[in-house]
Amino acid sequence: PLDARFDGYTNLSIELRDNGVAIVSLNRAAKRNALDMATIDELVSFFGSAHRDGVRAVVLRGEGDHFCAGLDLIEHWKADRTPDEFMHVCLRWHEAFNKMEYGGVPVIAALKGAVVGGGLELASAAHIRVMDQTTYFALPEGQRGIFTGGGATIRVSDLVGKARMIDMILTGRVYQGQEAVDLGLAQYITEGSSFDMALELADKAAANLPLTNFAICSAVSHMQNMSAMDAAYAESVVAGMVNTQPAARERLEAFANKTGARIRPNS
Ligand code: 1HE
Repeated sequence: PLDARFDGYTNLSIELRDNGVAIVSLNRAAKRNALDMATIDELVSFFGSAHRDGVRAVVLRGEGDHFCAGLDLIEHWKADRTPDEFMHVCLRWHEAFNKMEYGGVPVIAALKGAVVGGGLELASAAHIRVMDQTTYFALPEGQRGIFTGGGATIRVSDLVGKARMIDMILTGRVYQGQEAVDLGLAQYITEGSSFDMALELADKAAANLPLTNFAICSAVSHMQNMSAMDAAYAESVVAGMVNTQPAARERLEAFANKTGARIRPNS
């Protein structure tokens, strides 16, 4: 059921489940979920208030056969933007993607079909990426006569390394299948539906304490931007707060009482 809190969205459709998992769908299949300004504004709005709205984990998916075709090239072409205007477009993209990456709510991207250009920038701001057999990744900007503007220089480089990111944009190289997982573009590949697998992962994440997830899905990214000394300091401060939260005592007690689950190898 669509939640009244999320009325007013058109380019996204949002369903909030009882366990706090929100299913957020890019809703422009006819345009292969290309990111126009209205979609970016809706992403800023949703991720800007997700935590306050009771969202405990997000599955981000696309309607139709493709996750996302990147920047809406037609909107961009028609608008014939000035440098200053496009800089502000990019700043808005960064606002949306930073809210995702640093917002403290786990975001699991369910990928299929094209995950290209800005679509890959969007996916790379998620905390977990799940791909299916149809999924492929590319940075077509080079051949379109443009450049990345939604964080690929940072996040795609982080995933695959600088040299591979440069190759992707320079030559249009496409990655798919197990190779894409081996390179770090996705953490999971499934023979079945990436949505089903992403939902399972989101359900697991949503069962963690929200403050723990906040630390995982915010602090780790912030700490990557710090010196090792400052990161160790910040980690201590975060752990001081998270590891003493009253809600954790029950779980610690369950371990002490031997009722808490033991961690075993996969059978
Ligand atoms: C679009 C877009 C788009 C599709 N902007 N309208 N991104 C790209 O260079 C990818 C461009 N898209 C494609 O390569 C293909 O469309 C797909 C591989 C994603 C899908 O192919 P296909 O055969 O299923 O669909 P199609 O026939 O190409 O497109 C269907 C419709 O979606 C069509 O609209 P229609 O009104 O003519 O039906 C397309 O125009 C529309 N469409 N992709 C606008 N991207 C902050 S900087 C970020 C830089 C970038 O992201 S560069 C963009 C990279």
